[in-house]
Amino acid sequence: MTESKELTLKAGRPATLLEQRTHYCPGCGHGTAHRLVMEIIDEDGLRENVIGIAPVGCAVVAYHYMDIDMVEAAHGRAPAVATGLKRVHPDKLVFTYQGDGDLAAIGAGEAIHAANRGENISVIFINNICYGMTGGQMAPTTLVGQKTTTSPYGRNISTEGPPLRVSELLATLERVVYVERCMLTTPKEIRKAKEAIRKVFRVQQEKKGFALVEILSPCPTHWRMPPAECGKFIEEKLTKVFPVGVIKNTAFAETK
Ligand SMILES: Cc1ncc(C[n+]2csc(CCOP(=O)(O)OP(=O)(O)O)c2C)c(N)n1
Repeated sequence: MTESKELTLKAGRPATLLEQRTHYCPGCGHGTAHRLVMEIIDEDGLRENVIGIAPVGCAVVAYHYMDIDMVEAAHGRAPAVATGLKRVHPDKLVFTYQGDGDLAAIGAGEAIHAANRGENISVIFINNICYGMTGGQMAPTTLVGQKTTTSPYGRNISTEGPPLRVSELLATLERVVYVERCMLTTPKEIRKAKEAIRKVFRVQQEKKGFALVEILSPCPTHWRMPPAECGKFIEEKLTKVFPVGVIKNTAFAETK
C-alpha cells in the first residue's frame, strides 16, 4: 500500500457546499468563508431553516455554491432585503454575506439603519480592502498608501480620508449586540472565524438583535501578491488598522 492510501480523510465537504468549481481567483478568501458558513449550517442542522442574501461583488453567485435558500440583493441592499425577509419569516435564520464595497460604501446607509433598528439578522462582512469584482478599485477600507486602480499613487488621507472601521462604527449603536473581527490567515484564526460566525447566528437564534462578523480576507489578485504572502500582509498591515477580536458583546455573559 502506498503512503497516500494510508491517509485518512479527516474533513469532508459539507453537504450544503455544492460540488462545484468556484470562479474565485487562487488564494481568494471567499471560498474559505463560504465553507465556514456551510460547515456551520450542516453541523447545526440549519439547512431547511436558513435564508442567505447574496451580495453584488465577487460573491454575487454565492447561491451557485451554497445549497440553501438564497436571495440576490442589489449592490449594498442586503440588510434591507434581510430586514424584509426576517420580518416575514421570523423563524428563519437570515444572514447577509457582503463585501466591503457592498457594505461599507454603497450599502453603508442600509447597514447603519438596519443595525440601528436592531434588526434580528446576522451580517457576514468580508473585508478584502478593495472592490474585487470590478477590478480592484479603492474601497472605504483601503489602507492609507495602498495602490489600487483608482488610487494609483496610493490612498491619500487628505483627499480620501482614513480607512473606515465599519465594525467599530456599528458597535456604537445601542441595538447592535455582537461584533467580532476575524481573519483568514492560519488554521487557528480560520477556526476562530468559524466560531464567530456561529456566534452571530446564535445571537439571532436567541432573538437578541443585530450581530456582525467582519472577516479580513485575502485578495491576492488585487493586492498583487502571491497567495502565500497574504496571511503575513493581513497580520502585519491589516490588523494594525483593523484589530481582530470581539469589538462588542452585550449578547452573551461570557467574554470569549
Ligand atoms: C448599483 C451598483 N453600483 C455599482 C456596481 C458595480 N459593482 C459591482 S461589484 C462592485 C464592488 C464589489 O466590491 P466588494 O463589495 O468589496 O466585494 P468583492 O468583489 O471585493 O468581494 C461594484 C462597485 C453595481 N453592480 N451596482
